[in-house]
Amino acid sequence: MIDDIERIRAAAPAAVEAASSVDELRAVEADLLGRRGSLTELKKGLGALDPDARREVGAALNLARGSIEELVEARRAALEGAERAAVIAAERLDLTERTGHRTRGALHLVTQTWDRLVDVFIGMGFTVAEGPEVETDWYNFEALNIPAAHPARGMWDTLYVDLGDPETVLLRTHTSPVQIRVMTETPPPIYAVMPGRVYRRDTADATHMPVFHQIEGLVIDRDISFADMAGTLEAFTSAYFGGSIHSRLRPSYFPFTEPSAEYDINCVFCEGSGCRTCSQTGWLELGGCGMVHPNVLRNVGLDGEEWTGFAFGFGLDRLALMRHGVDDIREMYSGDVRFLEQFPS
Ligand code: 2NL
Repeated sequence: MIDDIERIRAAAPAAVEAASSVDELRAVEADLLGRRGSLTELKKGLGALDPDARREVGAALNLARGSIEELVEARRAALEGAERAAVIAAERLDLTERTGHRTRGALHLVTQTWDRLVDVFIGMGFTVAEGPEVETDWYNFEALNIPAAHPARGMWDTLYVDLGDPETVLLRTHTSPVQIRVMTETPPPIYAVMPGRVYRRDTADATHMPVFHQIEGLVIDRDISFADMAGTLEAFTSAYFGGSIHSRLRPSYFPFTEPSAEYDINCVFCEGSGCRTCSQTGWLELGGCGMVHPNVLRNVGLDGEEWTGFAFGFGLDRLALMRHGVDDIREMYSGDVRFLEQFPS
């Protein structure tokens, strides 16, 4: 029996080494050490031996088992390591993969538009202000002369946040609350623009997104007139779109301005002769504007006898669409590289 044990022990290293996978090793292990393995079979013969021989053969069996177990464990560790390395190699992502020939990224079209607008206004002497996207009813509506029961509330499909009393905390529907904050916190004169992300309870379609961007402007000073507003918007128009594009104002209504106007520019595609984009009118509607309503001035603690001002606002995404002839706003937010690549910065 001792010879049998020694033969098994001597043959084990080659068998263990020959296993080329964890599964194969498990089979070799079962052949040597398992319930029907060769060592186990020998152990079954122990009972027939006399006590001295049983002790000697038993000790030899245990020694052989121990050394074979060590061989198997060492081989298992090596095979598992190799298999893990193979899986990692197979699942490796090629992060240098490129689409097309472009090798550099670019700022998103919205970011490019934001930066250019801010540049133009800074060039005209304005400062830039930003504020929170989660607002209270006061800053987004009440202070802007839009009380709770006001029919104009329907002009904004509001997304409310489930916080505090119902309908008191919301995602700002425009950047105007930033203007309220600026007027509340800084004494005039104020010449500032407020770019930012805004939210409406809207279903996405070619001209709407529930999340989009606006830029608003605010001027508060002594003796500010409607003519100052018209001149400022005209100066902005030619600075941003080029000297051949002009602006016009049409009467309109906003609760926070009086009088109020729509702000149009010459169609940048047909320069006034009429095309599909401008519905044959020669004009593109860009946003709104007006003289800050006396109630708004009172709400921020400004004396309407001393201070007057104007405000304007337009859709930043809409402006980018028009400037670049994009016919579906959803393209801007699809993340599709084929769209994004067309606007290298
Ligand atoms: C539009 C029209 C507008 C304003 C925004 C404003 C803000 C304050 C006071 C008065 Cl705090 N007005 N903002 C005024 C007129 C129009 O936006 O169509 N935007 C996309």
